[in-house]
Amino acid sequence: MTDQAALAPFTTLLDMELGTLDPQREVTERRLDDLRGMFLEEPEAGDSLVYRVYAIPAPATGANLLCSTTVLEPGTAGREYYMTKGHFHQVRDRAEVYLGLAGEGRLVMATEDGRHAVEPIRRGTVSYVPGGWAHRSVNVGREPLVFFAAYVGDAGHDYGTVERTGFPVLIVAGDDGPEVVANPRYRR
Ligand code: PAN
Ligand code: ZN
Repeated sequence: MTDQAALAPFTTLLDMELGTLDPQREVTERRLDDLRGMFLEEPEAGDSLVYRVYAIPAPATGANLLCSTTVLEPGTAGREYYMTKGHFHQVRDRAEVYLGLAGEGRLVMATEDGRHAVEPIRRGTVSYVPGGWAHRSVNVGREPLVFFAAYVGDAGHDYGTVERTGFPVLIVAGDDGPEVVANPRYRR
């Protein structure tokens, strides 16, 4: 018998604008304090909410899909837009899909050998994050950025590598909107 046998089918109601789930289960909150050291310029205020992740729990096995919504607030720290911490999957080859629901964002991805990709996130975008690509989302708009994600259940999260290396590029507020610039602190 596997965990799979213990799971009965279930349905969750997703508010496509707000990203909230009913019934609400696990909620993870990240504040500016949790992102210390990740922005080029340290933000001043310590306690602003940056994002929430609403999860649909399932056993963390390779037979399951872990699903969640992320609601990323608008804002900037220095010239950088509010963003998620970003991570590789602990099991490197595990893939993920992001479905954009509301707001305007960017999905920044990078490989350990230094390649990068930047894709849009907005209502209707379906982004494929292949295994081996670290991923971070960035809110470049004025409203909350909302997206749904599903990934292989045994993927796990490696935050440490991104904390050490950063991403090769940053998304910053330019005169005419968001710009992709090289990250001066990036090191492989
Ligand atoms: C997403 C992220 C979520 C928050 O569900 O976990 O957007 O970002 P951080 O985990 O980088 O703080 C996902 O990619 N899960 O694998
Ligand atoms: Zn992920």
